[in-house]
Amino acid sequence: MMVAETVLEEQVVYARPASLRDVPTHYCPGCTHGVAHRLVAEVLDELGIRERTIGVSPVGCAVFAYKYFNTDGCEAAHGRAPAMATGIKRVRPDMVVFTYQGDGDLAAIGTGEIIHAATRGELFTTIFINNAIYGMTGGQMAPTTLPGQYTSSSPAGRDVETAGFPIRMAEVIAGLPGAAYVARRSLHNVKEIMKAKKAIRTAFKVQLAGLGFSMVELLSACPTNWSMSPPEAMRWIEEAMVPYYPLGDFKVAEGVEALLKER
Ligand SMILES: Cc1ncc(C[n+]2csc(CCOP(=O)(O)OP(=O)(O)O)c2C)c(N)n1
Ligand code: SF4
Repeated sequence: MMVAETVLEEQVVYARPASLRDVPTHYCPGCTHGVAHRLVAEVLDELGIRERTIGVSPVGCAVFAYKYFNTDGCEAAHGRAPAMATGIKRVRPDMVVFTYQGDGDLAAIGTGEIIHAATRGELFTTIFINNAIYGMTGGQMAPTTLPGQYTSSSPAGRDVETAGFPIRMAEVIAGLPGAAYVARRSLHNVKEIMKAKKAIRTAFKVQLAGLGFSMVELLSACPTNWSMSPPEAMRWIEEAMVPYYPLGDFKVAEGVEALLKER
């Protein structure tokens, strides 16, 4: 009997994007900072803008993001990434500039920075990681911590009577005149991750088209400080975070609609 010869063609189905360096990261198992990095890197690759991109890293768990992205990069003081990005983009308008910021960085110490940058319509993109906690410093309450959520600085759960309600930053930024595209997505399952990538792509396209400030908020897991296993953390995002932080596009300014249709 003749044996049919099968020629298997080598097909690459998964590879490291050129916009990520081939180095180990320091993130905990199950942390979705790594997923967010990968999505940004894939978008930079696909848009062909890696060699003219400058990332501004935050203070927080993503403090070493400039070592992980294979782009030019720099490190801002806590919360000050939008000011640094403003300066870089104004001096080098030919470059693509993004900030990568956690919720302690963007929604606490850096609230003023992001609000004024968005209001001015600065032409950079912000990737905002909302993990409902201060990760790097040991899981303290953040402005995004949910009502009743246990943290190392709210051991009885966030009491809204004394600590106030969590801030929905995407909705706040969407209300500012200079913001052209503002979206919230989540990283808790594959379907939502794919949607997050599309939003990140739109945000960078908005910058490339010079339409205004763009921001994508990503609901992200911190299993370490939530004291959960990675699967439990994914479920907690879906069941606890998404109801308080609805997913969607919150600002689609004039001119952005056409970009949404492209994706
Ligand atoms: C001016 C200043 N204040 C406070 C700190 C301490 N600090 C470092 S990281 C951090 C919180 C980071 O939390 P977040 O931005 O949510 O990022 P995550 O670590 O969760 O990714 C704080 C308060 C600092 N480094 N500099
Ligand atoms: S402490 Fe939380 S946010 Fe920081 S790397 Fe670990 S899991 Fe990620």
